[in-house]
Parts: sequence; structure tokens; C-alpha cells
Amino acid sequence: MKIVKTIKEVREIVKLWKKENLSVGLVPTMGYLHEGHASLIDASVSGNDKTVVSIFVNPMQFGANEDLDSYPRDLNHDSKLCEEHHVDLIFNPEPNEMYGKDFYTYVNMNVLTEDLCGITRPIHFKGVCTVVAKLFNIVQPDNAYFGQKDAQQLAIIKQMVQDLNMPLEVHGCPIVREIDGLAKSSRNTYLSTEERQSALILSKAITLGQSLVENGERDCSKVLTSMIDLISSEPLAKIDYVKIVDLKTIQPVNTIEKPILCAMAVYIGKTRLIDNFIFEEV
Ligand code: PAJ
Repeated sequence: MKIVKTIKEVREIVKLWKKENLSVGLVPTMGYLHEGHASLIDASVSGNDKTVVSIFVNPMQFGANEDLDSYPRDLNHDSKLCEEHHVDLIFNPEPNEMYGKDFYTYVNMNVLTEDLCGITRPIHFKGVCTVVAKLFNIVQPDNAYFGQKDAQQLAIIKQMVQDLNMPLEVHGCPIVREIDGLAKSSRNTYLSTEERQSALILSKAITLGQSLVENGERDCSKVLTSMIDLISSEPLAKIDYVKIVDLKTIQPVNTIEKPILCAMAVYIGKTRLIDNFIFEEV
């Protein structure tokens, strides 16, 4: 496994692979890797001849009051995990390598970016789309892997690839959880012992909402009220949003008639956590 920091090195290595007709999978990450990331890596390794993992805490997707500086980083641990999961190449650029001083081009999307996390994090998806488009151009993968943990992000990346005719396939992978239900996240490391316990309210509300819908409830306000009541019973939890939207367009719906995404963002103390479920068998 190689670790490189420059775009030039990535291009040289991928060029050699393509000459040999080898397929390339890309797993974009911000590092501090856990089993959620590892599941994407495993999907890429089993579906491609070569796998590239990018590790880049992308400044462009963090708002002014967000956790860019405190975002956890541990390249030693990350490279060990990648090695164990048979990754071929880690791309770990510095911000200067990705955004030179003359940088003026952004990828901006309407509609899908406007609700859910787009309300509290208005510049976030512009940063995500721009960096992912750049990573696609740099690595030129045949396949790219994203987690359903960030379901809005996954829908947005699929839309970007469709709209801009990017020549690759985007694969969504299921949410990986801790044994007690908490969705794995690099940000879980911010939680105190007490907060870690309170954070279980997210997955409990997801399980509740999911079982209501699977048992035939189609009225979104009834599902959401039950979930919101449950989350509100946890003193350390403060709801940012709990919503049901169309899975493809990320627009709010009142009745479940098409595939939907039920998504939430909840503050546990100062830490903002997200979780969701999708329901497709309408
Ligand atoms: P990051 O938060 O590091 O996540 C990288 C990928 O891992 C994303 O596709 C995310 O959905 C997936 N992931 C995280 N936790 C997961 C879990 N518990 N189960 C399954 N998949 C999980 O998302 C980003 O980075 C960035 O926005 C990025 C796409 C790299 C652009 O900067």
C-alpha cells in the first residue's frame, strides 16, 4: 500500500493501472476511520482490482462555527486500517494541494441541498460536491462508495454524477452501528460517557419510526410526532430536525407513497449527530 500527498503521484499510479485495464474503486473519507469506512473499503476491494482511499478533512465543507480545527485526525491508525483491508493507495493531500491560491470554481446544487442538513449547514454541500468532483477528476475511478449514514450526501453525489455526466458508478452502503445501536461516526469521539449513553436516543427513535412505517403507518406527521416525543424525553438531546423527505429529491412529503428518507440531526450536548432510515417498499 502506498500513501501519497500529491495529485501528480495519484495520476501516475492510476495511469499505470488503467494501462493494464484494471478497474479502480474510490472511497472518499475525512479520516479517523472506523468500521463504517471499512465497510465501504471492503465493498470497493471486492468490486474492483484496485482501491484508493482519500483522507482529506475538507475545509470547504465546514462552516465558520463548525469543528474543522478539532476534527479528529490519526493517519497512523488510518493507514493501519487501510492496510488490513487491502487498500492499494491512500491519497492524503494538504489543503494547499487541493485548493491553490487561485481557486474560483465550485460545484453547487439546488433542491437536494436545501432541506435537512442544508438548513443548519448552508455551505456544506457546496464544499462536499466541489471536493468530491475534484477527487473524481483526480482519481478517475470506475466506482465510488458512500455510506447511507450520510443519506442526503449520497443522494446529492448520485445527482451530481447524473447531472454532470461523470463516467463512474456511485454505490451506497448500509449504516454500520455500534452493538448498542449508535451509528458509527468519527464525531462520536467528542461524547462524554454520559452523552454517549444519551446519544442512544437517536437510534431508538430511528427504530421506532421504522417500525411504525413498516407496520403500515403512512401519515408522516404521526411517525414524526412519535419520534420527536421520544427524543424530547432525553434531557441532553436538542433536535435540529427530524423529517421525512422523498428519497431522490430530498423534498418534504406528507404521506408515504414513494421511497422516503426519514432523517434526523440531534445535538447531544455540543455534538451534532445524524441518523436515518430509508423505506422503499411502498
Ligand atoms: P466521512 O464523514 O469521513 O465519511 C466518509 C464516508 O464514510 C461517507 O460516505 C460516509 O457516509 C461513510 N460513513 C461514515 N460513517 C458510516 C457508518 N456508520 N456506516 C456506513 N458508512 C459510514 O462524508 C465525508 O467524510 C465527507 O463529506 C466526504 C464525502 C469525504 C467529502 O469530504
